[in-house]
Amino acid sequence: MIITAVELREIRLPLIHFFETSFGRTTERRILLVKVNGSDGIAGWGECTAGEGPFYCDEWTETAWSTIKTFLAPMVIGKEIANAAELWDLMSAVRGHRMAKASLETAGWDLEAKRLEVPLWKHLGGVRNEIGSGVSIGIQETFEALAEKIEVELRAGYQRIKIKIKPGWDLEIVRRLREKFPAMPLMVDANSAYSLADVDLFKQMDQHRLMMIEQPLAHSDMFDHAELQKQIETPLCLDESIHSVEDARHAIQLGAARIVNVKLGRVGGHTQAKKVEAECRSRNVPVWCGGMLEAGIGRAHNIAMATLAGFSLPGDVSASARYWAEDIIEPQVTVSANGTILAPNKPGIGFEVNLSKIDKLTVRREMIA
Ligand code: OSB
Ligand code: MG
Repeated sequence: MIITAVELREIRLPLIHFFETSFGRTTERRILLVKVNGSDGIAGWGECTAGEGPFYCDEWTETAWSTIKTFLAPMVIGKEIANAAELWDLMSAVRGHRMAKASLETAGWDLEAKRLEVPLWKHLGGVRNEIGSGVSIGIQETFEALAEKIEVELRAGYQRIKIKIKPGWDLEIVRRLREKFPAMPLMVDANSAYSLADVDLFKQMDQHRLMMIEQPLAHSDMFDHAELQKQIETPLCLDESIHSVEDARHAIQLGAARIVNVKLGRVGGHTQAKKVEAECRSRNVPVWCGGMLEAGIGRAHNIAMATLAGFSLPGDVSASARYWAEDIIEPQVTVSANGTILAPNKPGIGFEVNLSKIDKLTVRREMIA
């Protein structure tokens, strides 16, 4: 396959409800979409998961745009590519910028699956056409607002609830939630808001039967997470710290993670995600699919990835309607009463990209050929 051109678009998409984490509040997404045009007239789509600022990691919408335009797109355009897994190697001279790479790489996988006329999830090696779905609920103004949101999601069927925590919105919130919802599958995500000095707080979390604690300590750390894990019972799950299959192996070997959150953008696309999944599976470490407030294209790629065998826990990929008045794909992503999402049987990502909707949302567009 030959990629003849790469089209970049930035769309603005307001969230139905603000999403707040320990690193900040998002009300409107600035999403970079990547379309790769194949020489045979078929196109593939990817979505960049970089945020509006360098707060989750060091990438953001602008760095992704300029890195793709200046370096990554020229590395892949016009090359004879035997398969999508080669895209990563073509971009190897660029260090970091995994979210930028992933948006181009995942578009290449969609293109390849469409050329082969197979669903992407099957092309990736997925083993199930239905994935378990959970929700990630941001920090709210009040405990009551949080409890109300949880009730709605449990009634909808979601398989587990994740809440965001930060200093001042942590132990007491968890304690009250446990009182109100004694049996719900619950976990917390700190997005690196704590340090080892907070070990007592995490020891107290042990009383509340959490499925796991996600990324309590520094975004770049593994050593202190291993120290913390030695002192608490609740499994630690790493998100921000895992950028590669090597990171996953190191985290497991150190004892810094008993569970791994896999995000396509953070690891650099489907080929790298498959490696992380295989490494964790070989070491009996469960993985699940994280989310980055994706619109439909990113959501569709997440669904495909989560059909791989190692994704044994419900992830953060949930229904379009939880985020958007109208998503950019057709049909919208929906969740069954059992809290599952079906992987589509159409070729590629398996959802139609709603171009007229995207055109209306586009604030800039550039063709690189
Ligand atoms: O840490 O998992 C995270 C959203 C933005 C940045 C980081 C994270 C998240 C989420 C939301 O938790 C997951 C989703 O519903 O897309
Ligand atoms: Mg997280």
